[in-house]
Amino acid sequence: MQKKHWSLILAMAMLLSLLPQAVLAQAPNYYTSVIVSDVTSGAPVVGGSFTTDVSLSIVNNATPMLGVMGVDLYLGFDPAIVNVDDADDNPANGVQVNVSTGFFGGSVVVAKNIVLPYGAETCPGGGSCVHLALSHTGAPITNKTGKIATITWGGLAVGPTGLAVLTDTVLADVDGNTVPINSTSVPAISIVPAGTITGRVEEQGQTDFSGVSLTAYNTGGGVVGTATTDAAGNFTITVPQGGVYQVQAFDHGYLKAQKSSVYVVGATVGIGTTRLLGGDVNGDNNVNILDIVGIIGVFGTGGTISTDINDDGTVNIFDLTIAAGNFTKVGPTAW
Ligand SMILES: [Ca+2]
Ligand SMILES: [Ca+2]
Ligand SMILES: [Ca+2]
Repeated sequence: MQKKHWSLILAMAMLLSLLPQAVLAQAPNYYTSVIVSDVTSGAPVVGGSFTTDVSLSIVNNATPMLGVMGVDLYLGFDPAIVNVDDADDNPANGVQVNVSTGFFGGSVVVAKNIVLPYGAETCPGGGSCVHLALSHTGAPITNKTGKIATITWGGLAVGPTGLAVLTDTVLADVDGNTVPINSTSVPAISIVPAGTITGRVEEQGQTDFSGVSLTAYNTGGGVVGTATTDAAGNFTITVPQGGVYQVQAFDHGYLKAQKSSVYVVGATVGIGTTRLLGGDVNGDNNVNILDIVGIIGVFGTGGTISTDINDDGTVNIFDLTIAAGNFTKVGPTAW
């Protein structure tokens, strides 16, 4: 009885030790993915636009290595919720996306770049999709992750975008065979109502406050909205409603200003006025001797957008006194 028990444990232990090897032996020597990124810029809001990237990835763990020579991609979406911004701005040839050379390189060959349905061509299973067929004339790609396209979407209505890599999507090798796709990754992006952040920026030493860049970041540090000021310094940034954002104001030659924890709970949130302090010539958010030296070095000339702090066309005593007055100050300054 006792002997039988031990032999059973021994047999199980041997089986367990063999298991990982058996799994490894059955695993393919490569791994391929089709990846749609989350929002890379802009905001997924009604009336707004945002971008996503489409990437391919292949990793080979052993030789002979499998190489990708082409892709035939169908990326589905809900046309009631989003549309695709035409990359070539030419309505006569339908709607295109921006093809990227990140994965296939400069020798990429575009066989198909069209949003369906268009003409006689429809999406597999009906509905709407981006159809992208790409190859390239270089060597088969065996170990790489890179972009094949950037898509700019417009938000039409509130709801899930329905982004999905449709099953007809294939990768192909140099012999014209299918390369299996091991995984697809698509974010669940939903269009939400638009919210706005309004405010005003003044600039030390100036009376025309136009051209200040505003950027709203989400809690993950992603850019969700941008704007520039008008002559009075006013701006409006469009962001997704219901989020918490950080807003930064920037202009060349000035320290940044920042407003944190802007909670856009309603349609519009006003964050008031801030005043940018001048003198940061080298843009490191720090007014120090390097900035002073930078101004002195071009004193009496037209300078640059960074050395001509007050944007009056000349680097003179006024630019120098602004910088000297802010000596040792650092940004971002509080809003
Ligand atoms: Ca077009
Ligand atoms: Ca500086
Ligand atoms: Ca000046």
